[in-house]
Amino acid sequence: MLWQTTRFDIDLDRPRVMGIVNVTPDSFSDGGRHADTAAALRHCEQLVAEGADILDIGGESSRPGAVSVSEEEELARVLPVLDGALGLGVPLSIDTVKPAVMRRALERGADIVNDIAALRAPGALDAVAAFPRAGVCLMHMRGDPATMQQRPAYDDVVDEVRDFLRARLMVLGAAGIAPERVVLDPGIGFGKSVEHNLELLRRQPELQSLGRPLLLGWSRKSTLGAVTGRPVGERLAASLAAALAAAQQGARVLRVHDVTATVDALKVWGAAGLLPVPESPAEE
Ligand code: PT1
Repeated sequence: MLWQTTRFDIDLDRPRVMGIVNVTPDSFSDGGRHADTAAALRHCEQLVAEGADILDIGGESSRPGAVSVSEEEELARVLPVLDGALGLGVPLSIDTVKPAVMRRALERGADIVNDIAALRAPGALDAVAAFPRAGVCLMHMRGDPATMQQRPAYDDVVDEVRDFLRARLMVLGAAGIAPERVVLDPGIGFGKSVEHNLELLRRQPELQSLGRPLLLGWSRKSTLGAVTGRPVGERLAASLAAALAAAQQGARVLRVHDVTATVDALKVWGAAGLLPVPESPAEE
C-alpha cells in the first residue's frame, strides 16, 4: 500500500518510522532563533542517520495542558528547519493545526501535513486541497490540548474514533483530497484515559476497516508512565513495546523519538517474518 505525498510515494508494505523533531525554544540560549534552528537541523540529520523514514517537524506542543503559540511564532520556528531539511532525502511532515502554517510549509515543499485536529480548522481543508500531491495524517482528538484530559468518557472509544476518522475521510474526499494521500491516527493520549488508550491498542485492527494505513504515536506518552510507573525520561523500553505491539496490530507508520531503537526492534520482527501483518478487507 502506497502513501502519496508531495515528493515521495511512501511504500507502507513494511512499517515506517517517523522521527519526531520538536522546534521549541531552548531556554538556555538567548541568541535568537539561529541556535534553535541549528539544533533542530542537527537533530533532523541525526534521525535520518539513525534510519528515520519520515521526519515530523513541529513548532507547537500538543501535550496535555500545552498552550498554543501564535501563527507568526510557529512559522518562525518551523520554516527555517523545513528549508534546511528539504535536502535530507526523506519525506518531511509538518505537525500543525494552523491553515496558514500548512500553506506556507506546502509552498516551501513540505511532503505531508500532520494535523492533530484532522483539518477541522476553518481553511485547513482548502490549504491542503490546494496542493494536489501533498500527504495528510488525520488524527482523532477529543477537545483540544488545553482541556482534553478532563475526564474523557466514551460509549465505545474504538467505535467513536473509527466513526470520526471515517467521517473526516469522507469530508476530505468531498474537498478533492484523494484517500491515497491520507493516513489515519487514533490519537493516543488525546482526550483519552489510560484504559481508552490501551483499548485502542487491543482493538486497533478494527480501525483497519477504514481502508487506509494507520499511524500510531505512543512514544514516551503518559499511558506508558501509568503502566510502568516511570517518568518520561525512562520510557524507552515501554515505548518500544508499544511501538512493536502497534506494528503487530497493523500500524504502518510509527511516530517516535527513539529512532535507532525502534528501527532495530522492527528489524528483529521483520527478520522473524512477523511483519507486516496481513491487511484486513476494506469496508464496502
Ligand atoms: C500523535 C501525536 C502527534 N502526538 C500524530 N501527531 C503528539 N499524528 C504530537 C501524553 O499523554 O500521536 N499522532 N503530534 C504529542 N502529543 C502528546 C499527547 C504527547 C499525549 C504526550 C501525551 O503524555
